[in-house]
Amino acid sequence: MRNFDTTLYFITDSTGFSEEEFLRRTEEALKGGVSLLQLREKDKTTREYISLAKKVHKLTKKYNVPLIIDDRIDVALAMGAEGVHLGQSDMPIDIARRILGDDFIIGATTKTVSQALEAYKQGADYLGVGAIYPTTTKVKTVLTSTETLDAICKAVPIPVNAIGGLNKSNINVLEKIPIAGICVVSAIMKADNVKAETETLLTLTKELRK
Ligand code: TZP
Ligand code: MG
Repeated sequence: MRNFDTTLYFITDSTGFSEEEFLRRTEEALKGGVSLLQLREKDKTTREYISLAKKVHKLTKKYNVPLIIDDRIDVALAMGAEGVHLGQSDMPIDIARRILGDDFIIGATTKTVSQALEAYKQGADYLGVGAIYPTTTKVKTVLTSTETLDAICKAVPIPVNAIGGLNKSNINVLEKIPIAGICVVSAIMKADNVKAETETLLTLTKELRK
């Protein structure tokens, strides 16, 4: 498996931005120190998704950050991403692992200890757990308690990241929970100063894990 670090996992959302502004913000986040980056597009055609992914991949390679593609193993394979993130309605992890091989990073969304154990057994490399707080990002999700997050962290030996509505003002709720890192969309994507916000979140997340 490839090396990766989920400390500050930035999930992009191009909604409302021109492509130029989207790529500019993505690069600012990389400059600010995000450790993992997921391209998450829900409304693009396959061709559009591949085209944008190639452009984002140029940026992530420049900063030596693995690129994860949301939902679509075909897109990830087509443009040579380092990984894929799969939800509970996406391709089962074990099938994706068989298709993608051991070098691919495969992440899974899980909301319960049993889903987490299942994803781990099937070959997931990391887990995203949430939503911890209500989110303004377009997603079908329900809230996950910090107790469940804590239980999941303790149940599996792979990195577990908290996700959902997280920002610099509320991540202290994760203190004492053995997360590997946090996943954020809007806190970085919509920040007035993307690089500065990323740097702050990175510092706070490292503090949190001490
Ligand atoms: N899965 C659970 S919450 C969420 C996803 C993809 C969205 C998180 O976005 P934000 O803007 O950080 O709340
Ligand atoms: Mg999905």
